[in-house]
Amino acid sequence: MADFNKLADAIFKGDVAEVVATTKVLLNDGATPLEIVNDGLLAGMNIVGPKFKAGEMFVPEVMMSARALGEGMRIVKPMLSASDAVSVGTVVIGTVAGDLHDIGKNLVVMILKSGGFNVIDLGIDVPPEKFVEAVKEHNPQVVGMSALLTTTMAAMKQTLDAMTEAGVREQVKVIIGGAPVTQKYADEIGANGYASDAILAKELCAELIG
Ligand code: B12
Repeated sequence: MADFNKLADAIFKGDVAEVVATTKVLLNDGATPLEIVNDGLLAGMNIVGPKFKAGEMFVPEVMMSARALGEGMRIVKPMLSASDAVSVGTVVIGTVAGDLHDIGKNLVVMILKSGGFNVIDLGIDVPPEKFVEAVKEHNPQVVGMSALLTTTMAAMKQTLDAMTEAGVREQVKVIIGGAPVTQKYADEIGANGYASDAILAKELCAELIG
């Protein structure tokens, strides 16, 4: 019998070997790749998010879970049919200028990808003009910006201004995140949304694209 809970638990524990083994057993038992993603892999990450927020899990553990998620995804991704891989939309994302933190941004990328989004990751220390170029080149529905320093939050506003100046602001929804960022700040600078974790970021993207 397919045991999605076992897979979710292995993700939560960051147990790569168990994730790989259980994913294979589930596939053998007839579970669909999409069921494995939603009911096993992402269900596991859904346990991790709140526990991390509550201070019951720490960064290295979250990274282990994220790595385990990646390994599970590697097995099922090629099997997801075109219709399964609901290409819900394209998201351009990056850590803003002056900021080198990318652990959280990478989690967001991973969760978005596993949710079927086409993600263009611009990396860290991304200047406003690079965001603008990426919007022109990839025509995304959503642009995501991450900042972990109070000093680099200002770069989010500068990026929004650069997008307005380049005439591309209206064609995308802009979302922001990172530990010091708040909904209030998002409202202040005129971003379209804010999310406090990767799971909520995915939900927000889906909602904005809706
Ligand atoms: C790891 C870390 C580092 C690593 C970064 C490694 C890496 N590859 O990312 C290193 C050692 C390089 C580093 C360097 C520095 N750091 Co540092 N760092 C941290 C630390 C410990 C953890 C951050 C982290 O990864 N959290 C875990 C992730 C999962 O959480 P998260 O990033 O918040 O992401 C989640 C959400 O915010 C959201 N999210 C994130 N991005 C986005 C984007 C979008 C669009 C959305 C919707 C959501 C979203 O989803 C994520 C997943 O759930 C924090 C302390 C802390 N507890 O936050 C300090 C911290 C952020 N660092 C700090 C500082 C000061 C620095 C340095 C200036 C230190 C120095 N003097 O050199 C440098 C700055 C370098 C630079 N220019 O960026 C301060 C910032 C203080 C402030 N208020 O500005 C902190 C808060 C530590 C402290 N208490 O003083 N740091």
